[in-house]
Amino acid sequence: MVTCAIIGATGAVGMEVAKCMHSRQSTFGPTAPALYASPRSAGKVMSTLYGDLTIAAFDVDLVNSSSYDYIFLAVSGSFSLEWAEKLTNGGKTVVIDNSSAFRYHDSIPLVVPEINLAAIGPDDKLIANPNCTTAIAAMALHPIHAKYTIETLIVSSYQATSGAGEPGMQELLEGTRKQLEDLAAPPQPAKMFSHPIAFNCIPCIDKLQDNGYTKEEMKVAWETRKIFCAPDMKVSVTAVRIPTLRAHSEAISIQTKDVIDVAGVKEVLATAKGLVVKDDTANDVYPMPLTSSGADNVEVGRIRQSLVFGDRGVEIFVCGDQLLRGAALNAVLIAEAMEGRKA
Ligand code: 2RA
Repeated sequence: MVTCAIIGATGAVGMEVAKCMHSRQSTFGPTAPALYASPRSAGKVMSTLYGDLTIAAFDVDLVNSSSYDYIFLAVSGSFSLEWAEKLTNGGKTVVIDNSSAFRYHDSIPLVVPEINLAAIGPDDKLIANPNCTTAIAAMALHPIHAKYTIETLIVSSYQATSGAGEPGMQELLEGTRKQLEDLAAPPQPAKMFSHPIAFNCIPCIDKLQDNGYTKEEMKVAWETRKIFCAPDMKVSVTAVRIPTLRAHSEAISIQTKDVIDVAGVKEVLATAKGLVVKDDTANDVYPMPLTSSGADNVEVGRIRQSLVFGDRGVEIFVCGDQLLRGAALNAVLIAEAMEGRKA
């Protein structure tokens, strides 16, 4: 019997990990995960698909005394930095970390299971889950890269408020509701974002870097290069927060080494795992946050030859559920794949 724990169980990602585990009965379904959170949540009962589960306060010795097979960390980077390695419990436990704490360490695999499961060596016990914006784009980009070799990516993201967790989504809902009550009133002050998000979009996510890009933008560049083993890929991103709830969208211009055409791209995307091609623009069929929210698969569409890169470029649009493919589902799929390798 595979045993698991979720640390940070009360957050939006932690809750989705429990849901994903339950819905993917094959490996983890029969065993309810142990739930850990801050002392503030200790003793609270969380209603899950496994039934009501009581949350315990995180304590490293308590967690390690249970020798879980897998621990999902849905916590801040600073918490992960402090505890992730200790939670591998002398090699007894695999820790899958959703934060950015270890993503850029050469010795820690950064994994999208459909793409680079092979990056996980037999002795690896700490695995990094990619940033949501990276993971969603990678699902569509990797099949194209495998066939045509991507040299340059120009990405504009339209990121949902779930990227700032449950409080981010609440801020959108509350700000929208209050504004609709009185359209002339000043916007609700922002807490989770740098400006009010209702009826707005904010072209700055995470900290500004010395090069003028934000950390969210650089994460996509650093992580795509690492996951694709393509250190020379040129990547430029503009990351924008928009007033949607939980699916991130990305418009991506792709320049390839080899000659590329729309029919070939559609063919390769049609058979790729974890993707659904929605590309019938004449009939208003394309990826959208509304249709990709709550879905395991990333939607890809608006596939067209690039007016800029000519026969060495295409344009695509992707949408994916930030909490699923961008976080919880990817983490659960890593654990499933690692279990599968033992069989
Ligand atoms: C965001 N990428 O959307 C972050 C969440 N991981 O803010």
